[in-house]
Parts: sequence; C-alpha cells; structure tokens
Amino acid sequence: MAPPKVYKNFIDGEWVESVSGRTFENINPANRHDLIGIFQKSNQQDIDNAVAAATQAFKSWRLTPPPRRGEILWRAARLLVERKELFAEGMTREMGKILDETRGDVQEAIDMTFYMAGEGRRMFGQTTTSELPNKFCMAVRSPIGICSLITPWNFPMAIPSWKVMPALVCGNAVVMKPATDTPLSMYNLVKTLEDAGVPRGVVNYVTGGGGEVGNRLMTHEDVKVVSFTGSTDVGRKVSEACSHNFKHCCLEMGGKNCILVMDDANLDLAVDGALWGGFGTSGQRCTAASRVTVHKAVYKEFVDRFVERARSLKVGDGLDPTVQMGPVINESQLKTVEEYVEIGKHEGAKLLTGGERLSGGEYECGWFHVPTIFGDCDPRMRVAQEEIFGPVVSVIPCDSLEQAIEINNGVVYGLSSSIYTRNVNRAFQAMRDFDTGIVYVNAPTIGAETHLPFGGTKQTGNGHREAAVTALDFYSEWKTLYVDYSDRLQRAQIDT
Ligand code: UN1
Repeated sequence: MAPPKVYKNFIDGEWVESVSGRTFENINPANRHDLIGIFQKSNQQDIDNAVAAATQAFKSWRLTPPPRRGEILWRAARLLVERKELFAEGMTREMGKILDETRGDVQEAIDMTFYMAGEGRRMFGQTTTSELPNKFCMAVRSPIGICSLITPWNFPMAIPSWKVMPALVCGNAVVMKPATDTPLSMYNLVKTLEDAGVPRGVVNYVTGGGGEVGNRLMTHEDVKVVSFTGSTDVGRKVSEACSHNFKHCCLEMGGKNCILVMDDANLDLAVDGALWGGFGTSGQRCTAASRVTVHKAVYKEFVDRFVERARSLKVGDGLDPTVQMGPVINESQLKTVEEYVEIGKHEGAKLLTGGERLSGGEYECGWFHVPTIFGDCDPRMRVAQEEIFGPVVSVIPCDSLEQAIEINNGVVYGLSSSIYTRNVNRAFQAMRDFDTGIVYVNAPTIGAETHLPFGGTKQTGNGHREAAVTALDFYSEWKTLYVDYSDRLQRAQIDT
C-alpha cells in the first residue's frame, strides 16, 4: 500500500510543514482504518507566519480592482465545477455524509464562488443628496484587513466558501483553519484558489487544534476580523477574545430547529421533510430539524409514517450509492448521541425507534447510530431543548398554531424553522411570529441558498448574516465620502 499523503500548510504562497514538526491523522468515520492523509499539527508560530504573510499581501490586494478579484474567483468556481466529483468523494471519506450530500456541499461552494465573483462588478455603495449646495455624498465599501476564518466539519467546503469568497472579493487577506476532522476539504478549496491565481499571501491555510491554532487566530493583534462557525460554547469564547481589541466577529452557532406539522398539512410532504431535515447529514447540521411539533389531529398518523420511514433508512458508508445515512463524525460525537438517548429515556420521552449505536459487520470500524425518534416529548425536556447534533428527532404534540409557535420559540436558539400547512393565513402568521433567522413554508429546516442571508437569532448568532449581499456588510466597512465643490466653507446643520 502506498504511504499516506502528507498535506502541508499554505503560507505566503508556499506549501510548508508546521514549525512544530508535529502532524495528525485524518481518518474516515465510516472506517477508522482508512487513513485519508497526514496533516500539520500547527502551533502559534505558524499562525504568526500566516498573519505576517497576509499583512504583506493585503497591501496590494486591497488595491486590486474588485472586478479583477472577481475574475480570480470566477476561475476558481470553474475549477471547482471540474473537480466536483473528486472533492465530493474526498469529503464523504473524511466526514461521512452520503455522496449526494457532499456533491451538494461542493455545489454550495461553487454557487458562492460564482456569486461573489459577480459581486466584483457590483459591490454597490450608496449615493445620496446633500443638504448643502454643490456638495456630493456617497458611501463605499472598504476592505478591513486580515480575517481569521474558523470553520466546522459538517459543511467542510461550503462553510469555508461562505467566509473566504466574500472576504476576498471585498479585498481582505485571510488565514483559514479547518476543523481537525475535515482538513482535506478546505485543502481542496485552498488549492483551487491557488490554481485560480490568488496572489501569494492573500489566502493562508493552517491546520491544527482549536486550543493552540484557534486561540492564536482570535487573539493575534493584527487580525481585524474573526468569523467562526461551531458550538455556542466556543462561540462565546471567540466573542470574549475578540472584545479586547474590538475585532469584528461573526458567530454562527447552535440550533434546535423545529418543523411544525399542522392538521391541514400534506402529510406525505411533511414526512419527507422531517426525514430529510432530521436525518440528512446524520442530523449533524446547525439547521437540522431535531424537533417536530405535530398537531394532535394528525399526530398518530404522522408519527406512524415517520417512524416507519426512519426504520427503513439504509445506514452505512456514504460512498455506497444505496446508503441513505452515513456515520456520525467521531467517537466523541457518538457518545454524546448515546448520552442524549439515555437522557431522553430518563425524562420520560417515548423511544419510538432507534436508540443505539450500530456495531458488528460493516459497522464495526465506524461510528454509526440508528436513526432515532422520541415521541410524546414535553417541550421542556432536554432532548427537546438542547442541540444533540446527531440522528435524534424529538416529536412534540400540540393543539394549535399559537401553541406551536410558543414551542418553536421556546428554546435558546433561533436558526431555522418550518411550517407545513395549506392555509395561507397560517403560513404568514408563522413567517411573522417564528423568531428564527430562517423560516421555511412546506419545506424542511434545511436547504439554504447562497444568495440569501444565512444566520440566526438569539444564541445562534450575534446579529450578523453570512452569504448573500449581507456577507459584504461583514467583510467590509462603510466609508462615507463628502465632496464639497462650492469653494467655500459650508457648515452642515448650521448654514441653511
Ligand atoms: C449547517 O446547517 O451547518 O441549509 C449549514 C442548509 C445548508 C447549509 C447548512 N445549505 O442545510
């Protein structure tokens, strides 16, 4: 067997080993004997080198006309299209979700890259009137500087692309750190940007643990912007670290998203949605539908069908095209899922299906869990309140739309929610009253598109939105420009 490939950091346009001399292994969660590659276990010095390179590169990148920056992104998007299948396979191997989904993940990166390439020729500012004669007013977007991009393993190419593409088109230089479980997908993205002609030092890639590498990325004094997607606990630390010298910080964190099934819903559609929303990516999405609130009039029928469909899901290695749900990411995540199953049982939730890890045979060397549904949940139960990040769905009965809205809103998170109904009045009431950043009607809680704002309320975020034109607001600062061509002193608010 060929020895595993050793992947390096990308700093100042060169592929280099970590100065630490240490490495770590990237393994397949469907088969822990499948070693995908060896990656650099970097340290603070590597980050300092990357930030220094970015600082140097920023000087000319900020002056590169945005349409030229956009052209580089366009070339990167074209290359991603060519490499899509290869990158999807690598992603399934490193994080487990099925090939259809990893193709979608790469496609999301392609969409974001094309979209932001186009922004190079838009990046609209504002012009407006002046209260004084012979004076012109406008506001333009200005790049900010060095951005640290810290990303999770569940969307290992899409989420990095949400951050790096708007950062680049706005004229910033970046240092990117992937989750330790998924360094390959970010490597593939960075390599593609290199091949597309991003100038040296503008994009830097450093792999390693959150403690050493992540901490330095959020505390380095030359870093001006930190974008983080991950758990609420770590997000709080990022926010605190950034507060000392007022780094701009965008946080995308947990969710406990709910699908509401009303008594007039198309039940076939709702079951399809609950299945895809709850068990897609093995439930490991911030947007996963980990709660389903069902009107009592259709509760039994819905639950019977939902359980039957969940039972028939084929679990296995995501590279097998007949498999419908892959493994969870690692042993520690699997243990968390098992703990929550125990918590649910103790709380009195009714275990309707699943509730155990899969072992033996094809499952022996991976981290697999059976799709699990708890029924008759009280909305205050921990399994109905806390983010589990695994294939566990809690079903909650309700009597009315008003009560369902209360249940939906009664958690600390506010990412995504959904209502299945054929009544337009109810749909609009839900759109108005669900206090989440994203609301779906007759579709599950997942399925965000790159040209619309993505993010959540309450403890899901800190008020920013990723993707869409809203991403430009985070990766640039408004600069307001007043040009007085009157040739005399004109005093705003005083001279009328
Ligand atoms: C996430 O849930 O972690 O909307 C990101 C979706 C995807 C992105 C999800 N486009 O499900």
